[in-house]
Amino acid sequence: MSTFKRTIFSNLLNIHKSKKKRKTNHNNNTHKTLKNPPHKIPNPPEEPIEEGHFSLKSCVSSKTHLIQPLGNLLLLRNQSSNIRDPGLGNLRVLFDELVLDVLGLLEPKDLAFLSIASKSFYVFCSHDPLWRNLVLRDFNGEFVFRGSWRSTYGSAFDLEKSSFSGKLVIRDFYSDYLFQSWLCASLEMKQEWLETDNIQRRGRISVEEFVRDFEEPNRPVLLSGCLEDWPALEKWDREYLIRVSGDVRFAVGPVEMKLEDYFRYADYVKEERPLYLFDPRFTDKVPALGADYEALAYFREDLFAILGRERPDHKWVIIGPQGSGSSFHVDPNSTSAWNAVIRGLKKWVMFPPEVVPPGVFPSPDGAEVACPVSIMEWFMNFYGDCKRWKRRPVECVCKAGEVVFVPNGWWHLVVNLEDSIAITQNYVSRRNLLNVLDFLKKPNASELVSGTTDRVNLYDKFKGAIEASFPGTIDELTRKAHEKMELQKKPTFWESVADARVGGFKFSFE
Ligand SMILES: O=C(O)CCC(=O)C(=O)O
Repeated sequence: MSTFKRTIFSNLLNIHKSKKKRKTNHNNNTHKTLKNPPHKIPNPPEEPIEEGHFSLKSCVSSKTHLIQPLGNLLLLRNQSSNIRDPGLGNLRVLFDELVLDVLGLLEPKDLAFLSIASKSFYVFCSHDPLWRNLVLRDFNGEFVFRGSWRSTYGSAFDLEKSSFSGKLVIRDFYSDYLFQSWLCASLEMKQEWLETDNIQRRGRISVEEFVRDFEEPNRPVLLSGCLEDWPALEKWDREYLIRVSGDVRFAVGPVEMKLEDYFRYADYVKEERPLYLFDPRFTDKVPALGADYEALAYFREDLFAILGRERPDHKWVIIGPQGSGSSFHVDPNSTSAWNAVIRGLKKWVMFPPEVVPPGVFPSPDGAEVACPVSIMEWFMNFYGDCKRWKRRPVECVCKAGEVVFVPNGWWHLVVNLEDSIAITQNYVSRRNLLNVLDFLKKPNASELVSGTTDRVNLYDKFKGAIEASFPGTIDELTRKAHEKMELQKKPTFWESVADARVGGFKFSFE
């Protein structure tokens, strides 16, 4: 950011400071603690607080969060005491989400300036996701996270000791939207969400068993005891990864970050949707990482490999703090996948291709999937529904040293129960080759196909390469698939009646 912009920004924040000085108590301690932060923020001495039957994370206190759910207003005699409306002026008619959308259009100096207009604007303008967008937009992944995005932005302008880092004490502000956002960032996963473990588990089975029992019937499985030969399992911890990666930057949402900066962010993050490190080029960037693992024998047939560098993205290192994860989606290009946990614990919830998870809205052409709620909100609002469904999801908690096989087309949600490091790869074997080809040749392939720049031509390239390298394979698989379909086809009513007649039953419909 230019010096000019920087000066305006700090001037405006000084105005902010003098006005706030008159009006409020300051609490600059936050920044003292964060200046030379320890490896992890120490937990406050208080016990985790039970909120109904939910409990808050031990590092969060409901006493420091003063925004209340709207329903609490009903408990008050004077229901006009919500400071939200008078403080917003004419904007009071907008829903909270819309107010935040409008504020999201502002530049940082305007957001900071507006926050001194009233307590209500202070609350809205301090909403941390607004500052997160600004940090990600303006700092290009080069920032030192200071415990909140707002402080992170301010610290880049040496405002750590100014009132910018202080906090107003707010009472009587009621908003479901803002309360919910805080709650989802602050809750522990409930024990009952973690209890179900109904995935099939196997030890070191043979490749033939894996193909017969899981890949062919397209069913998930958790494989244990298979990663002992991976150096990654021994070596990959925070210190090692930082050392071996040096200044290399990895993909984290819309930016790229050095591992040291990302781990620091992960230490302090308390947000509903933490940034997730998900890098498809990690072995090119740091070849030593590629030498530390190898796809298990079950997953070695990887037909996209014949496209060489033109193949779609297929491997990722995944690093995320507790609470980060992947909301419901189906994997790209109709591929299957494996996900191996190196450190940490991951909770999985999976639905078969024909069952769309509750709260998830795929577009009719499959090009987009709207999953409007965060992972925590999904558990709070929808997980219980599935209990009553006939087709219950497949669930498990996968720990370090274990691998989950995700068959093609399966919906899955994953949440890290601890700070986690994992590797995932997507692949095409003979068992899902026809699915992948069907997917690549859909009329809207240009929107559906992902992980490559040449979405439209991928079908022709891949089919051509398979026919050249494995002549006759596609025809053979197609013939077998038809045979299988015929076998599985249920007889119609008339067919069964005809069978009955042939079998000598006395019914006649002629
Ligand atoms: O967050 C995770 O580990 C799951 C990743 C995932 O779902 C995927 O790669 O498709």
